[in-house]
Amino acid sequence: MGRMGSSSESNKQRDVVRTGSDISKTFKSTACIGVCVTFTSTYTLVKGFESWFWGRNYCSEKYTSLMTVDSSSLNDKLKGAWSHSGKVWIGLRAGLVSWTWPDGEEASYFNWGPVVSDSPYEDLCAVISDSGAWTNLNCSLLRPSVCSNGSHFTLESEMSWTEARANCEDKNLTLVHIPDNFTNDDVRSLLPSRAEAWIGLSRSLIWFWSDTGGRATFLNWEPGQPDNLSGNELCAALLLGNGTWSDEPCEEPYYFICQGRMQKKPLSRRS
Ligand SMILES: [Ca+2]
Repeated sequence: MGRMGSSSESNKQRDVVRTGSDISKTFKSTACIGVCVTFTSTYTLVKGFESWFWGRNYCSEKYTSLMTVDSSSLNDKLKGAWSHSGKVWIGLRAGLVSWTWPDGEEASYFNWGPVVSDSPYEDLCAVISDSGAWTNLNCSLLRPSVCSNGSHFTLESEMSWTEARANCEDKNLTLVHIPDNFTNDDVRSLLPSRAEAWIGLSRSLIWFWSDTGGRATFLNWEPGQPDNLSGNELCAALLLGNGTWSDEPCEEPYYFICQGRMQKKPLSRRS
């Protein structure tokens, strides 16, 4: 099994998607050494001017959380992402001894600009400006917020479908769930030329996803599939090239794709 590496990295930014009054941007980064890992993260600007607390609750309900910015590469991608919005809330808040993210994680990466308050009497939260620099403001001030959600995919070497599912689960991941064309394109882009890969779809009386156990509603079969050709084609393989799917014998070894999701974590109690 190959390891994730970072010898090559490509990033591209998807078109802006508008959801109601919120504005989303998706950033995709892929790292490959033999095996590729793709991280797809969507950040949503909530344009309304509200307190950090409001933003935390709104992002937690509607997305995953107020955004965590834990690396310079991620911070760099945000430069210019929200032009005309000024400074926007990210998830960072001052605790008694350290700065923490909404999941309670202590921050280790910072990108403070030159103007930072060190008032011990204020409840301070962080905003990011269009230049990527951070500053801190009273958490009750009214600013737009940036929410995040996302998932990542890993391409793994050949195994049977059952082994593939177990292998993903051993890593706290799931065999990939493809709910729409958007995700299908992301997953297909991971495959080496002419390769095919197992996805998390299998069949009992219906086709269902192994992560949720739910019936598949988006299906992307190749014409003529599924055909259960030899009576034992109970699983689905993702085909390269056109991105369509075919049922295949479960014991055949194929590449497979695991998926991890950013978890919604309980909010910390301090507010
Ligand atoms: Ca078939």
